[in-house]
Amino acid sequence: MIQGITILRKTASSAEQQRLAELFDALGFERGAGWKTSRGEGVPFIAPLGQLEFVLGKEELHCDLWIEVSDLDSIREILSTRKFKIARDVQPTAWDSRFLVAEPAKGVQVLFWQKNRPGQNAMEGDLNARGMKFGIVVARWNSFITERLLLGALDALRRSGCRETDITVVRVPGSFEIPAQARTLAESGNYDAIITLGCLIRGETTHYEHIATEVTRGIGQSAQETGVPHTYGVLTCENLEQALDRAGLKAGNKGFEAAISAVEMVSLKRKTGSTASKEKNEVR
Ligand code: DLZ
Repeated sequence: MIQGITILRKTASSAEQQRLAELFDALGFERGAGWKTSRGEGVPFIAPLGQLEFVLGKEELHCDLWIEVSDLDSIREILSTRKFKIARDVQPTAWDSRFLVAEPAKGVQVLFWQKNRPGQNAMEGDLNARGMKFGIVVARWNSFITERLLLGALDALRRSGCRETDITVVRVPGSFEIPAQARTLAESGNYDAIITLGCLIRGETTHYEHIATEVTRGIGQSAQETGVPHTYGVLTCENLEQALDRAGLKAGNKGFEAAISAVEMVSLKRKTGSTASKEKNEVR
């Protein structure tokens, strides 16, 4: 949910603003997207974990900490459920965003804000995997490639907060065996999502089209019939070079992508599922 933390500092004049910008350029900070309107000018610098922005002009919001979020309404709900003081309730800013100010402790004001964007009320999954359980089914055929996909998937899960003990890896002989094993894991009820990893290479696979179609159909069918999200990390390639590209070289790592998608789908399922049950309760 949290997208970034911004600490704002006002500058006294445009000469000072420029001097500060020169200094931070020289220090090696990366420049963010600056802005300049009739109200003033902002020159942000991106730090790995946040940004420090020098603002000249009419900005009237002053807080110890500014936190940009992807879903301001959820933040408000958390604050009010946990009985934190909301010093200023959700309202528009003068710059195409909405904000609220919380006062979690006396004299400490934290401003949460969200940029307006089309369809901002659409629901999206988060990428926080803490507490989620994953089954990974990986084919041994073309293991030179599939083990790289597995490393990518494990990296993605760890980086999104999944515990080692919440990941189960199951190896099967080849891609053809993936769907059946994926279904077994899904039906066990022990996993929030199943990640499937394999590699089919046209040049080396007899009946390539049939196998690829069957594997894809089987994984999709298992997802639909069990209701457990499955993600697709099965490469279908023309040759080994293409497979290598998709397993960590030029075209990213499809195992990583499949794992991140699994985290997002579990989160989304939890959100949309709970909305549906809330609505059901309201009807009753
Ligand atoms: C047999 C076979 C062939 C020719 N090629 C591949 C491949 O490129 N990728 C893959 O994952 N598996 C291949 N297999 C193995 C089948 O998927 C399956 O494991 C065996 O036919 C045994 O059922």
